[in-house]
Amino acid sequence: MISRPRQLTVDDFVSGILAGDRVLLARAITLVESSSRQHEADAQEVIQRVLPYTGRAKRIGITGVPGVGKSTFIESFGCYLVERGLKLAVLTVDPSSARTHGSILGYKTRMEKLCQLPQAFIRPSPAGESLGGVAQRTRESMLLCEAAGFDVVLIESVGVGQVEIALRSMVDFFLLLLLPGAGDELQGIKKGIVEMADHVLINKADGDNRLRAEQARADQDAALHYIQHATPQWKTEVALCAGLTGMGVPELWQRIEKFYAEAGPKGVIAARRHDQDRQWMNDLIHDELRRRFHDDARVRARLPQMKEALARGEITATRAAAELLAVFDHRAH
Ligand SMILES: Nc1nc2c(ncn2[C@@H]2O[C@H](COP(=O)(O)OP(=O)(O)O)[C@@H](O)[C@H]2O)c(=O)[nH]1
Ligand SMILES: [Mg+2]
Repeated sequence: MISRPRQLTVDDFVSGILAGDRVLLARAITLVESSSRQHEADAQEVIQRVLPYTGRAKRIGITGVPGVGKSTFIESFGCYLVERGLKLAVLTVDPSSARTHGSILGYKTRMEKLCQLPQAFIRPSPAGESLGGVAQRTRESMLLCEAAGFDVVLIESVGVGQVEIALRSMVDFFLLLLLPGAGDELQGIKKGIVEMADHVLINKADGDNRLRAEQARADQDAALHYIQHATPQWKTEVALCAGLTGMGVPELWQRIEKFYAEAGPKGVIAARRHDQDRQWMNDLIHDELRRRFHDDARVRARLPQMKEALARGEITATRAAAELLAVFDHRAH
């Protein structure tokens, strides 16, 4: 008789994660990603129980447009960290991956060595429709990775506006990769992204690109003079690197260690994490309130009327909103 694998309990997950068992960690992340109510409840229980063992990892975010070389860079950087005896988890925030499966393909081909190292744990972005949902799962997965003893959690995003903001809100140190010789517009760099970065790397600065990379570095350096840096008491710098050759990787790690050594004791990182947690809680409340409002039968019944009145200029937006909120407020009466 073939015996089916035993259903894992919350206890199994908790003890497995705390023992650094990667198989159980992976299955716990699957639980976090599940949309079943029971899985959700179990996942929350697991996270709550491992919470005292979280928070010890360096939380690093990496962003840049597709093609800038993120995956190649992570392969280099990850192998470097493992050589130094560190354990690394790589996660992504990529709401688009549900459609394209792009990130999964990228991992297999560009992170070949890293994928095989037992000290590295690589998990592509969960599928999900909303950025909020995907971001929440990534955050929770990060906590599980920390409890499993990873020293560094590296979270990658694809470079499109809102995703970067979500990523910035879950990491300590935010790294921006840029291409040499392409204008800011070409790189899809929106105003404000450089302002979020704790470090900027001009990537692919190898070979023929070297001179253009030097120029790009000087340009970005100049631009940084005019903006407020992302972290209080930390100077965002611009450096050259090449993920393909590993150039600039040790220097980046030094920079990150310096960040933790300097910003850590000043309480800057702890304050940032507290702000992030508070923001996260607020976001969850707002999302849920919005959902309840729009799901409410009375609100739904009244909404078309209000929209029409608004379109005919019979009512102000303020009045319409107030009326709908009143309908929502009195739903239980
Ligand atoms: N010359 C050069 N090419 C690179 C470097 N890093 C990545 N590439 C190439 O750029 C392309 C995109 O790289 P990839 O890591 O997939 O970028 P991602 O989309 O940001 O993850 C691939 O063809 C890589 O071989 C680098 O440091 N130097
Ligand atoms: Mg990639």
